[in-house]
Amino acid sequence: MVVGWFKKLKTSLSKSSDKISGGIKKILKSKKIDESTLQELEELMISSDLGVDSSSKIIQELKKSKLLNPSSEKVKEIIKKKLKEILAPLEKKIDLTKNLFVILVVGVNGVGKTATIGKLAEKFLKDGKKVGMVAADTFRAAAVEQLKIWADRTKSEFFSAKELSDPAALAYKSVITATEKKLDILLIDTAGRLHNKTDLMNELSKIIRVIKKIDESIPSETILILDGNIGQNSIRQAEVFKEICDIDSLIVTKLDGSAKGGALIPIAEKLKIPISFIGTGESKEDLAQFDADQFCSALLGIE
Ligand SMILES: Nc1nc2c(ncn2[C@@H]2O[C@H](COP(=O)(O)OP(=O)(O)OP(=O)(O)O)[C@@H](O)[C@H]2O)c(=O)[nH]1
Ligand SMILES: [Mg+2]
Repeated sequence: MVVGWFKKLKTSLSKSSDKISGGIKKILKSKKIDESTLQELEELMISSDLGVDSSSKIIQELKKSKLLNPSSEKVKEIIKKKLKEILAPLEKKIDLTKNLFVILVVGVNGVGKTATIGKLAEKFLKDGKKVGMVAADTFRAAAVEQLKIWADRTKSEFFSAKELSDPAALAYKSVITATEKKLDILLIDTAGRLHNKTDLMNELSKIIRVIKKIDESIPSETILILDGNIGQNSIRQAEVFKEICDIDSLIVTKLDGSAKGGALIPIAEKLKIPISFIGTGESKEDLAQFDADQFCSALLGIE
């Protein structure tokens, strides 16, 4: 991650980091680290969405360090070390070596699936890959239109079918055609909302079942998109999707403007699913490879 990007990440996470960093400063102001400051720090961590377990681990670490009158910078470094221990093993770089590499993108409505597909396509295009997109959200005509705009913007091949046609059949045909056309990557957009949860899950499992008929290793990567504003409720969303598919990685979107950036820690700790990218805005460049070190620094307002 380049310096410019770190600056952007810091700005994106500023709502979250202002709360944590400002809170630490206030708590430590001319105070020693004792039971009551530790309790205040723990409450701050919990109210900053870091989760009860991680917050308690952080406090244990601070206790162990036996600091008497530390600067807030020192305390932030200790917190960062602990958070990094949780997040670093979950950094994921998607290995795109296989052709055709099929990425299935899932998640509830509005989390940012379609926009993230656009941003991924932009990234892959810059790496010289030939990219295709499948509008397998055939539930809404507007969803097809929205993906088409991203396909045009990123010079990607576009695969679609009529409204309300079978998304599994479209996905199947698209994988065959994309292989024939020697595309490198195929991104499959799926619906986030159907009549009810059972419909949504049945549709998704059918898509997976059908494309597996072409090759058991497809989808090459299933990505669950989570909205960074939802905080720890994302854990429940992920558990529902885990019942239907093997999630290979997470992308957490909308970290810009979210005050709940800290929730990435309990999410990661609970789900143990790797994080491939994070989304920090609505434009096609607003997606970055997840880097635990940079994320923790930005979250804690460390330079
Ligand atoms: N600020 C910000 N907005 C984002 C980000 N990612 C997506 N969005 C916006 O969130 C809104 C919903 O995004 P979509 O990509 O349509 O979400 P979706 O999951 O495809 O939604 P459905 O198709 O309804 O299931 C759009 O206005 C996006 O521009 C992000 O990282 N930051
Ligand atoms: Mg969509």
